[in-house]
Amino acid sequence: MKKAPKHEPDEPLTVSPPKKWAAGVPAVTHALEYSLDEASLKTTATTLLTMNQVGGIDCPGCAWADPAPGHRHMNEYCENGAKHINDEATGRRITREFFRAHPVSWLNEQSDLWLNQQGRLTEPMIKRADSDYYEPISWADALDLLADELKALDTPDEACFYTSGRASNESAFVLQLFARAFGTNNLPDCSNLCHETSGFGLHETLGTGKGTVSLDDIYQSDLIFLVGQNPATNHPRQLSALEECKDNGGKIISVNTLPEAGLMRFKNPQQIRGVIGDGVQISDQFLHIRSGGDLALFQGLNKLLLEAEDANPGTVLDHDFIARHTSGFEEFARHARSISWDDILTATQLTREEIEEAHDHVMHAGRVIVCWAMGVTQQRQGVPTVREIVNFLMLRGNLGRVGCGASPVRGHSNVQGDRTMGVWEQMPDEFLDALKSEFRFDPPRHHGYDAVKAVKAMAEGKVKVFLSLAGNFVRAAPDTEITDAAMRRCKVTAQISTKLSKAHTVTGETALILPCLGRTEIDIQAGGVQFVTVENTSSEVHTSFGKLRPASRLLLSEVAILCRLAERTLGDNADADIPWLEFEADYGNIRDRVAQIIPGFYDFNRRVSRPGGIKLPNPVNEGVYATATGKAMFTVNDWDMSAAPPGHLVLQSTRSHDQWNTIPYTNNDRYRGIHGRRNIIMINPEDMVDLGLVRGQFVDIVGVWHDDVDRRVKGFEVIPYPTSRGCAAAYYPEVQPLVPLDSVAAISNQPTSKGIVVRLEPGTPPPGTKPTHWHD
Ligand SMILES: Nc1nc2c(c(=O)[nH]1)N[C@H]1C(S)=C(S)[C@@H](COP(=O)(O)OP(=O)(O)OC[C@H]3O[C@@H](n4cnc5c(=O)[nH]c(N)nc54)[C@H](O)[C@@H]3O)O[C@H]1N2
Ligand SMILES: Nc1nc2c(c(=O)[nH]1)N[C@H]1C(S)=C(S)[C@@H](COP(=O)(O)OP(=O)(O)OC[C@H]3O[C@@H](n4cnc5c(=O)[nH]c(N)nc54)[C@H](O)[C@@H]3O)O[C@H]1N2
Ligand code: SF4
Ligand SMILES: [Mo]
Repeated sequence: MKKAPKHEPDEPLTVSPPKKWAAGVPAVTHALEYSLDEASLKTTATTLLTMNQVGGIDCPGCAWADPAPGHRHMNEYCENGAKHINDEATGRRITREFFRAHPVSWLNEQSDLWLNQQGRLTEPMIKRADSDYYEPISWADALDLLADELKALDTPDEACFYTSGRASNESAFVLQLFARAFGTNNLPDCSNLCHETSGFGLHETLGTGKGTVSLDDIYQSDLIFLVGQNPATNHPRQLSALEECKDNGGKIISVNTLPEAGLMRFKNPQQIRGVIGDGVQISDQFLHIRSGGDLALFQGLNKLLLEAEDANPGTVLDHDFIARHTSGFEEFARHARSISWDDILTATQLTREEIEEAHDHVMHAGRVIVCWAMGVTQQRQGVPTVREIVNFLMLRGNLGRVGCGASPVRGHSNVQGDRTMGVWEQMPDEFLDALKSEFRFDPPRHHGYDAVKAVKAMAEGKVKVFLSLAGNFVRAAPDTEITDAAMRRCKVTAQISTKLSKAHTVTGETALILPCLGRTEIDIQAGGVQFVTVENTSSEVHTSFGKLRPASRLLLSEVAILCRLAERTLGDNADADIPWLEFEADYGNIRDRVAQIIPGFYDFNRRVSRPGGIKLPNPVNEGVYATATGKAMFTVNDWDMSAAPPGHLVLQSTRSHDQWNTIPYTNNDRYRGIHGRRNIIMINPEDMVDLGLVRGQFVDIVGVWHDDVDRRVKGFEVIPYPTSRGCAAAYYPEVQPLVPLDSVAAISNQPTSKGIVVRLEPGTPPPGTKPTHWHD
């Protein structure tokens, strides 16, 4: 079925009070409305009924884990998962006529939403150096051109290979192998912008960059902290798991700058009380924290635990765990005791009573989990915050036991797997040695560019060829003007993608669109029907089988595109012994090699085909800590709370309910009560008074940084919203131009997309803006 392209609705903005509960029947209705608008009834039925089932399609949404086989519902998906999958399974198509009608410069002026709505890409296209139009090109010519450009580079480091976390394990493994056999570690990925901070904080202290928590742990925990996370929108099935935890007597403390709907109540559409009742109260305590205050909060909790231990020695801390498994306790404890309450209260904007109440919950909980996401990682002090969370967990031995642990909740469905497969610009020597012995080539050892360094290198003209495996780098990376200009300096940019985005309109001199199969589609190669594998946030690796007829006969799989490119680029290189064409013919051949190289993947093909797949070992749960001291490490974490100057706000860029990362599906954000437009800024009403703002006023948001670049987005409408004092919120990627490239988290080099210092200047509404409807 071919549907006519939708047009962006020209709606007025409607603002209602934020919702106090998430999901329930409206969620199901919205999911179906969106799905049926995009795809046919038959397609929708196929995608939804096989989604997250054994032998079915893995949801291309977030990385939340599936219940064990046998414990899954018939509808094992959430409202947003249904939208994500049908956004790919859409009946709309982009043809060569579309590109003939629209110059690239015109396409670039269209919104992210409009570009995505045009449908699936259907054939390879090229924009030549002297042209403003994409035109068709054969696969052979496109890949020859790209291979020739790569071979012509002065050094392999003039190429850069970006990966986004929807890529399968198989395509990610092939991509990194190709990059390294070609001679570079320039493998920036969306993790650099996402959970890089968690990886660094956990690796240093626990010796693994991954979380330690399974779905069963969530069910069995006594107390779960949700820090800087909006599960109702971004990991909706987490709410079902939290509901089960609560049914088992568990408690939940949410820590957020916004009182998100899903943190309050949840009406589970799979439960009768969620359909006709009030649902379940999620948070037992809500800590309305100041932006960036989480480090101070956990230091406050740690200080209270130490004091409680002093008052009743031997009853609070897990001395046995601390003695057997950790190092650095004394120094940590000395420092924690020395921190002043005044500083903690200023940094968190919480009261001492609130922190003491949270401490009481901790004291009553034998098993504690801390979950976190972008509210923690996209902050300058993200790495110390993660380390302090580890300190907190270790004090009462909340690691390596059932119902306990650290859970950086991953975003993209296979972002964790892509890292496991070696997509990282600084993979350790053991991995590179294993590649060397398996494939008989010498992988480069010097580190490559991460996302921020890649932009800088492109801006300096050091990168000539940029290849992207999924994703939308120009909208995901910070400092849009600088990133766009950097991308435009490349000689060739090539995108392996399913759907149109700015990634195809902000290009190098020559640009290639290499359209690929999505996860929903049947993938047939010389060796028969293929499946791919993915890893969820709980380190479980399982299969995903495409079920739908491909959107076009001209699509190739990601693996096929990469293998053919590699064969063309490296085929005559006698050093490496890599059977690219065998990999393409049967992905089982890739998995056999992964089994030889990556720990935990032995007998990969057989084990992953069992229902439920493979659970990768987590050393922390075995009591093994591969750190500098061979033990879990307590750390001392100082903070410097450089507040925004008077008259300024700290702005976070956040996701609406109806978007997937850089791509809005609609202009609505149902739970926050915002419908029809995205150029809004949410500000605390008291801050509005202090700044002399009134609701509905239009402002320009101006980024403040230590350089003289004018970072500004124009015509944003002021919405009073119960965000923490001094902390405003607006949507990603619209405010991406305000995030300075140099504003990064210490150690992880991750952009601080949640801690942007801004001031507001009077602005005007964009032309054609209709008056706003306010429902109080
Ligand atoms: N529907 C949907 N699902 C998604 C995505 C999507 O775009 N749409 N994206 C996926 C990806 S890649 C990711 S990484 C995840 C992201 O999942 P989240 O991390 O939940 O995403 P954000 O919208 O960035 O929200 C961050 C939350 O942190 C809060 N916050 C901001 N600053 C602070 C702070 O300083 N302290 C505290 N305690 N809280 C703070 C915000 O108010 C918000 O609730 O979601 C994944 N799932
Ligand atoms: N200011 C600000 N910036 C941020 C964030 C933020 O919160 N604030 N969040 C950051 C985070 S957490 C992340 S993860 C990044 C996300 O950054 P990316 O992962 O780069 O961006 P996405 O929007 O997920 O990419 C969407 C595109 O991927 C392509 N695609 C979708 N499915 C497939 C597939 O199966 N195969 C292929 N080959 N292509 C596919 C489609 O063409 C689609 O347009 O952005 C980061 N940037
Ligand atoms: S919670 Fe995440 S993985 Fe599960 S259905 Fe929803 S979007 Fe998909
Ligand atoms: Mo992410």
